[in-house]
Amino acid sequence: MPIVKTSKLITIERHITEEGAMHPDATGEFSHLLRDFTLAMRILARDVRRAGLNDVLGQTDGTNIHGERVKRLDIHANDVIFRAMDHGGHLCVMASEEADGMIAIPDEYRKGKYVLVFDPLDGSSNIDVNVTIGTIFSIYKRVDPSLNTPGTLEDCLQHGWKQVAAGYAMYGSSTQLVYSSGNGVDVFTFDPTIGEFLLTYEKIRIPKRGKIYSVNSGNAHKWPQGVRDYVTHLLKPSDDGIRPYSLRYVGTMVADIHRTLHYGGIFMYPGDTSMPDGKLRLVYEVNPMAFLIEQAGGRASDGVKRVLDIKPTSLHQHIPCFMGSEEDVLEVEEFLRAASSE
Ligand code: P6P
Repeated sequence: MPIVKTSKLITIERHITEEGAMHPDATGEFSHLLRDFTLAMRILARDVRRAGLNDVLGQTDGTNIHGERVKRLDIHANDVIFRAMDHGGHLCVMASEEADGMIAIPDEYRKGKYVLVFDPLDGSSNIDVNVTIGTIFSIYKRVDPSLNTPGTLEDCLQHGWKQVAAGYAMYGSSTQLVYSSGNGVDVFTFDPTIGEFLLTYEKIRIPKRGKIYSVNSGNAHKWPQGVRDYVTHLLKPSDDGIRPYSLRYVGTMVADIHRTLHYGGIFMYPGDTSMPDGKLRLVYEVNPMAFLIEQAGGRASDGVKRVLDIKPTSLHQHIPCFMGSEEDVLEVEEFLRAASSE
């Protein structure tokens, strides 16, 4: 699978502008919003690249709402995104993994019709050992776009199918920005010599079935029976050679999803006896990734329901997730159904 699939020299700004022109009611506001966000991604790409040198590694004394020790780069990334996005006049409210409640747009700035929710630095546990980390984001229109007042919690808790765009930045061997505004999934690779994100892969299509499963097997003793039965099935050699599957697990959702988009297979974070709703957060981790997976032709569920059809009830709520190649996700759902009917 090539990781470069276009020779056209197109920057993300030009791509956003051209896609914006496809929407007759486009005012350019959405393009300006994405332009501002790519500035934050450029800055974070630089800072992550130099993390070992410019003293942003290490932990703060604090923990976030999830009880997780907060890395200094988490705080820095949250601050960079806030400062890039708070004054553009395109947003009415923001929400972040690193903020307990909603993030208000300062009084002095115009309130726009969009909502931004994000995980500023996904994969924090990997920061200090130079393993791929990322930023996940999702953009909605506010519930009542005619308003110019501060956004509300309801604006942040919309169904995932209402996302107007979603994506992630992946700070790995190169920095890539993967996003969709509902017209397929495109990949842009950052060229630091010119400070531009260039289009390197157009309209990713996830294989209908893969040969990789991605899950933290250290939790296996706590999984529901259906998940255990499914993984046992994946590891049993089949006559057609499709099984056994290989296990690949980075422990950064952005990296595991990026591989799944390109190679297919399934990424799972099931609920278990200690975390009945799993570890991943619906609003700013699972929903944006589910949007991308579906835009690439895959499937994303909580094991029963389509993720994008689930109404969020709180900013930081967890949700079990099974996402990737359509046939693989349908198969785990069948194992879960069979186990629950026993
Ligand atoms: P575990 C990173 O901390 C994260 O939020 C996701 O990026 C990742 O998929 C998951 O947690 C890893 O969790 O329990 O396997 O270490």
